[in-house]
Amino acid sequence: MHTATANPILRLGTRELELGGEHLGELEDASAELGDPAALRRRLDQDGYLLLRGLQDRALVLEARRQLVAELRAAGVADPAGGPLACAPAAGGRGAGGVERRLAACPAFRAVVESDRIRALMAALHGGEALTFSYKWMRVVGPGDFTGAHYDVVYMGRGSPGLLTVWTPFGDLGHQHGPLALVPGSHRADGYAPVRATYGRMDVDRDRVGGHFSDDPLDVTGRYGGRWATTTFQAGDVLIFGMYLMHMSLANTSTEFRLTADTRWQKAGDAVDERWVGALPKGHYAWHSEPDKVVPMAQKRREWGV
Ligand SMILES: O=C(O)CCC(=O)C(=O)O
Repeated sequence: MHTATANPILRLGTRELELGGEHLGELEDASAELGDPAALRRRLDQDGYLLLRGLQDRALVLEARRQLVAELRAAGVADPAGGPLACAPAAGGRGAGGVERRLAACPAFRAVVESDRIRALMAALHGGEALTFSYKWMRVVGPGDFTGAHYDVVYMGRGSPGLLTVWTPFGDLGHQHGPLALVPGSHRADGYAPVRATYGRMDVDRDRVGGHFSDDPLDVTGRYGGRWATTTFQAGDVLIFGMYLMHMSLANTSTEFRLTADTRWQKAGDAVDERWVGALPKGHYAWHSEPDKVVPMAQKRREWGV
């Protein structure tokens, strides 16, 4: 007897989309090219991203998760019940706001995001010694939450144009945990030229605009083309992409926090965005200092006609 298996329906931003359907596919694994930097660079230029499975030491990533969970429990954010890697929100607990910097100081966390493996890969991709921002974006994404579609350049675009994001899951992530999704090729597709020329020139501190382009994935691909792609992750995998690749996240429909980090790497010697380096990076110094002055992205988009 033949039984058809239905494709999963995944929540991407505000939409429910079929994985394998018209709007959402699978990310491609580039791990087979790990020993060939030229091939990796070609793929990064072409597709705008690299998915590298098992790049990091899985045992170290899981030790980092254990440390992150312990910190979240100590702060009353995560439920103390369950094994050392379980990370459900504490009953009546508050969000994780404020603890991310402490998490990013965990020794095993630093050892992962600045490992010899990632440093060597970044040097190979950048064609010379690589520099990483001292600021690390640690994400503790709660059930129900997701990240809207955006370009990274609006947050960290004052330095090297070759800046790369390294997205690192701390733990195994199913679709239900809300991993990233992106539009392969959107960084260079002609269809996205009007978005690059308007939204892509924003700087959230200088221009005080909302950072996300849209919460609706089809508001992006329906207008500018392409197809969203995502995948599940194992601890040790990384996803790498540049500043103009449109990306967002699936919604976290699980009962646990999603623990991930995004960190930045560039060629040493290139110009550096001063907000994110040094012993005490100043970060977004103006963006939300007067929240009522932040112009909603919907308003800017109407002005730009995009
Ligand atoms: O992990 C997320 O939800 C957001 C991360 C992101 O947008 C990035 O790494 O640029």
